[in-house]
Amino acid sequence: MKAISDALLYGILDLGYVELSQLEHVTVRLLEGGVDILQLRAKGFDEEVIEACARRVVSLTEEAGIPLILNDHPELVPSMGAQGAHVGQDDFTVADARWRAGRALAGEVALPLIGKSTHSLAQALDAVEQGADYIGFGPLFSTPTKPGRPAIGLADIAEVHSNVSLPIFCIGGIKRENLEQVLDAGAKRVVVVSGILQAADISGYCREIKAELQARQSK
Ligand code: 3NM
Repeated sequence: MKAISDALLYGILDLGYVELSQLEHVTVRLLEGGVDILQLRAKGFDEEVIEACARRVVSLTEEAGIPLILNDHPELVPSMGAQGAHVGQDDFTVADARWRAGRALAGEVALPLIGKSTHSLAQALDAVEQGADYIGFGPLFSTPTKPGRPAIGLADIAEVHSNVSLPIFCIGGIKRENLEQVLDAGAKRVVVVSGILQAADISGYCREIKAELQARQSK
């Protein structure tokens, strides 16, 4: 299974953009495109629907060796065979989410990954204190995927990278067109949701972003 420290491109299977009937199709396109970690995000959907969706995609992510992360719902992590959960500022603390997602497998303890959304440097430092495995940092630009959350801009990206040694995934309004600007500001890893899910060629779009992230890394 790919380690979070090796992840550059974080994909989200967001049911706001993906029809339920297209779940496997889009997952395969994202995996072909080289996403390093995949989150299932189903805001406003019932737990039964989320469980059914997770069951449909977990064999695909497992086969690809990519962690599957559930947005919210840490308690579903063990039964779904997912690798972790992502929580927002208004959700569980990292410790609480980790406890809910904790599991024992055949006598071994598999540690769930817990990610936290952060919207400022102070929140990023707090997520480190809380023991998060990675953070999201944004939204850099305002985005219809997260309505009502003001953009934080690019100014703090460099600062958060010099103060936080966890993997930091910049998020919010990132597209192929502005990726260079985001990387120039100091980002190393990104989450791209609508840009990818609304692309005519999902895997091609992912591959281009991934290639740019990898090229920057080797500089
Ligand atoms: N979380 P898109 S921004 C799910 O800042 C989410 O915490 C954010 O989607 C945060 O790539 C965001 O379509 C939406 O803008 C990202």
